[in-house]
Amino acid sequence: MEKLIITAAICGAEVTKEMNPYVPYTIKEIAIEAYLACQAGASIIHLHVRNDDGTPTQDVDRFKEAITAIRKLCPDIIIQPSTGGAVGMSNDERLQPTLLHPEMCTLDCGSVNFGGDEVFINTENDIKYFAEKIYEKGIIPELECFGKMHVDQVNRLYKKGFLKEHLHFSFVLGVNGGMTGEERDFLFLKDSIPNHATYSVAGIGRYEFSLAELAIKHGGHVRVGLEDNVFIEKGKLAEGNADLVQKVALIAKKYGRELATPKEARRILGIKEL
Ligand code: KMH
Ligand code: ZN
Repeated sequence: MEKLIITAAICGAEVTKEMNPYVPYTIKEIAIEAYLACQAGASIIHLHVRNDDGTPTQDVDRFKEAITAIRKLCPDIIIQPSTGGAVGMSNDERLQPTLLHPEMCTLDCGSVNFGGDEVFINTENDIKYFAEKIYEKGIIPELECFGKMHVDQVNRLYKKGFLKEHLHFSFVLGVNGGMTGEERDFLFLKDSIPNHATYSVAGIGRYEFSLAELAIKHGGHVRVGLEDNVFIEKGKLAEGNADLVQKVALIAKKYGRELATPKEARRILGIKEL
C-alpha cells in the first residue's frame, strides 16, 4: 500500500477559540500549530487564515504572511490554501491565495447546506472558473466533495476536460447538510472514483477517526484537524492539531501503514519536487 498522507486542517474558517482554545488565529499561532502538526506526521497543511480577532479572511497578504511563517518552521511541508474561504465570500475573494502559486489548493466541487440558512455555493460554472484559475497556475487541486453528487460532478467535468490529472479527491463527510460518514458512505464514494485517482477523507465531528481508520485500511489518505473536529475523544478537547495528527499516526501504525514525508506526498499526488 502507498504510504499515508496526513493533511492537517489546522484552523478552518468557522471554528472558534470558544470551541477549542487551541484554534489558531494569529500568524504566529498558525505557524506554531502547523509546525507541531508537521512534527506529529502531517505532510500537508490545509490552510485558512484569520484576522487577529478570529474573523475569516481570504486576503492575499494575510496568506502570504502565514505561508512565509509556516515555511520558516517547516521548509518542505506542502501548503494547501483553501479556496473555499467562508460562506458568502465572492469567487474572486476566495481565489486570492492562488495568486501566490501554491503547490496545491482546494477546489470545492458542488454546493452544500451548512446548517440553518447557510449555503456554501459552488455552481457548475463556479467549479469550471475555479478550475481554470487553478490549472493555469500549475496548481494541483484537492477536489472537495461533500457527498456523492459532488463526486459525480467531478467525474463528469473530468470526462469533458474541465478537470485534469492528477485527480485527488477529498471526501468531506458529516457536515450538517451534507452526506454522513458511515462505512457504507465511504465505500460508495471510494468505489465511485476513477482507478487512477487518489483520495483522502475528512470526517467532520464524530466521524473524524472512524473515517480515518477506514481510509487507512483501504489505502486512502486522511485529513484531520481542528477545522473538522475539536475533540480527541468523546467529551475531551484536543490539545492542539498535533494531538489529532498523532492519534491518526497511531492508527496507521496499528495497520502497518507508514507515513509519507512531504517529498513522498508530492510523488503520490503528482506535484513537482520543490
Ligand atoms: N469554510 C467552508 C465554507 C475549503 O477549504 O475549500 C469551506 C471550506 C472548504 O472549508
Ligand atoms: Zn477548509
